[in-house]
Formats: sequence, structure tokens, C-alpha cells
Amino acid sequence: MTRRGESPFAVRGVIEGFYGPPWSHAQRLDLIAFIAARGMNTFVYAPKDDPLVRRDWRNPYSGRDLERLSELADACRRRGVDFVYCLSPGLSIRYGSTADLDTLAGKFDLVAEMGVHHFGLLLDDIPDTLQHPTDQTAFGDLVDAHISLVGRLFDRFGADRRLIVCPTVYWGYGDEDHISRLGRGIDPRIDLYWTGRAICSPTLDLLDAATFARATGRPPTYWDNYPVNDVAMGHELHIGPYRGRDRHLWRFALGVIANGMELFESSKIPFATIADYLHQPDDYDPETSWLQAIREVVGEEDSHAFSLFADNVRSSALSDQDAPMVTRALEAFVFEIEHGGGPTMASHDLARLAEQLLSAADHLLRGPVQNRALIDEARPWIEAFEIGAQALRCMAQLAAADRLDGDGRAELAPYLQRLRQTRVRVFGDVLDMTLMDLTAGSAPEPSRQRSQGGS
Ligand code: LOG
Repeated sequence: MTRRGESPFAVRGVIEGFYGPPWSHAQRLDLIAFIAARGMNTFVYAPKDDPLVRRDWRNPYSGRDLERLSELADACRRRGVDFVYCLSPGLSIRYGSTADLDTLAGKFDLVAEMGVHHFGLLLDDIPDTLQHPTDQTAFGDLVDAHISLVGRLFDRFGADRRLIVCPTVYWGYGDEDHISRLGRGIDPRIDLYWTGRAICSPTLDLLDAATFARATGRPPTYWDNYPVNDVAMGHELHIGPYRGRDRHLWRFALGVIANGMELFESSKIPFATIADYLHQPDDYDPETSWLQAIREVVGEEDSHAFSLFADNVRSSALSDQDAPMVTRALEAFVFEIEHGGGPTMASHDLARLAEQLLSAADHLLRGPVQNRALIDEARPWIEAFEIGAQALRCMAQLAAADRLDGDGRAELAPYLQRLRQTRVRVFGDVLDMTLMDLTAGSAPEPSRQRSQGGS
């Protein structure tokens, strides 16, 4: 957490921009302190399912909602964090309507009274054609309508206000017609969000950032969809380290804001690694940063058990290795059986690893732990981890008794079934495939997992 020197990125932060239950007020205050302590300088307020941000964007703030927003703005100010307040009016706004523009600008004005200067107009995840008949008549297409809306909104902003826009085409090669026209059509002082090559981009590449900058006339501000695990990703727990981001990205990008998971405590682990990358991209080492992040978020005493668990929960767009330790152990196990000293020899190392994993699972599930909220969030994955560790122990025991080929197989089947019933992703594909092969009686091939299959 020691921060020396200046980060080359102007914008470093977190966006609450996921679908699903938004973070609580207490969590947001906690986040602001957490990121500020790690040299981040931006918190973007954009929860998709806060009705006042998106579905009911026209409704004004009042009462406790107003107080809370103001408290967030204050907390950011005290910690030197830029609070970016966003609205997502695109599901219903009439782009040509002055009344709607008044409502939009008026809602930003209300937040500006809290001392907020930075606003986001988010036009992601909306129909990509104009819906209102009046807009269809008034504008050539959606981009024309967006250029008009952004321009008229920005005209109402004084010189002390900043605007950032998330375009409807927010991922791709960086020079799509939509964003190129949008970029040419709006004031160059307005920033643009971009998620990179994909919605959840495995890598963020310097050349893509340069393409975007040339096509749109400004460097991208990356809205990085990691560790977010909303919608179809809910079975994955994204607690692995940040990786795959070009260490020279700052040359063509303004910065990065990372979209969180609804699982707040769990998000802190990747956030801490993202803060490290953004602070010193040249020196960033994912694994070192990650172990440190685990120590800080999980607590020193539980960090060993947690990292044994976390090593098996690496699946995400960023990671091409799901469960490296168990993959290696199963490769060695199978090799020993097939080509080495036979099943008895093979069983020793796997048995030792299984016991380590079992005791880690037991500690996390039943022991006293420092960060209770984190363990509760991760419980479904830790429970699956325990079932997998039991399966590994069973495999080792069957091998030791030389029963893997015969009647012993039937004893493994229930583990496979239980693992699948958990509906969460732990151990990537490797354990599932090995168990499937063993229970079917064919020679297991643990290396045929997603990461190494090249698919
Ligand atoms: C949404 C975002 C969501 C994320 C991951 C952007 C710009 N918008 O596909 O709110 O959390 O993907 O599901 C999105 O990324 N759209």
C-alpha cells in the first residue's frame, strides 16, 4: 500500500456500474476510503439498478436519498477523490425534447449544488435505433440524436463542469462508424468511456487505444469490466489479479475505472491489484500484488487458507489459467499412474494437496475469520471448493488402494454430481473433466482444459 511517485494515469478508479442490487451506503463510504488509500482518485456513481439513475431517471432526489448522495460527494471531497455522478436516460428519453433536456440538466444541477463538478451521460445498453416517432423524424439516426443531446447538455454546463459520455457502441476496434462520428460531433473537452475490444476485454492494448484516440479525437477512458460478474457471469467469483493491460496504456488512455461486483468485499481484492497497476504499470507484477491484496483484504491470519482457495477461483476473461495448482497436481497424478511409478506412488502428492485444501476450506467455512463479510459472500464458492478437495482426497485414496480402475470409480461419481449442483465455477474445467474421465473409466487427460486447449 506504500505509494511512491506519481501515477502516469490521470484517471484511476472504480465505477459502481453493474446490474443487480447496488452497494449499500456504508459500502460506498468504505470503498471511497479504500481506493483513496491506494492512490485511486475517482469514484463513478452509476448503479444500473438504482431507479433514480436509469429507469426512473426523471424522478428528482429527495429526503434520505438526497442526504446520502451529498454524504458521498463530501466523503470523496475529503479524500481527494473525484465523484462522477451519472445518469442513464437512454431507455426513455426523447432526444429532441426540450422538456427532457431540462429534466436531465436540472437533475445534474441539483447534484452540482452538492459541490459535484463531474458528470456522466451513459448511453450504453439501450436500443440502437431511435424509438420515439418524433426523434425518428428529427434525427437521421441514433448518433445524430446523441451528438445533439450531448452538445445541448454541454452548452448548459459552466466552465467548471466536466462531462464524460459512454457511447452506445462502447467496445470493439475503436474506429467504428458510431464512435467516430460521435467523437467528431462533440466538443473535444468531453471524455468518452470505452471497454476495449470486448465487453469484458481479456487485454487492453496500446494500439487499440491509439486507434480509438485517432478515430474519436480524444484518448479513451477505459471502463474496464473487471471484476464485474453480473448477468451471465454470476457463477464466477472474480477475485483474481488484474492482468493483460499494456504497461504503456497511459500513453494513449486517460485512465481506467474498474467496474465492481455486487459482491463488495470480494471486489476489494482485484481493486487493490488494479490500484497497483495504475500506480506503477511498469513495475506491476500480478501475483505479487495479488498476494499482498489478499493479505490486506482477508487479513494476515486467514490469508494462507484464502489464497489456497483463491488459486482455484481464477476463471475470468482476464485469466487463461483457472486452477494452476490443482491442474499441475492432476497432471502429475495422471502421468505417474500412466507412465510412472503407478497409482500408489501417484497418490502421495495428491493426498497431501487434498489435505491442505480441505483444511483451508474447513478454516474458511467454520473457523474464526477476520473478514466475515468476505467469507459470507464467497461461501458458495468455498463450499464447492471443499467438495472438490474431498473429491481429490477420494481420488488419492482410491489410487493408494489401487482401486481407481475397478469398483472404486463409483465412489467418485457423487462428487462430480455435487460439484455440478453447486452451479458456481471453481477449479475451472480441470476437476470436472478428470472426474468425468475417471468415472467413465477412460484415461484421464487433465491438461485438456479450456486454458490449454487453445479454444
Ligand atoms: C454494461 C455494464 C455491465 C457490464 C457487464 C458497459 C458500458 N455497460 O454489456 O453496466 O456491468 O456490461 O455485464 C455492460 O459495460 N454492458
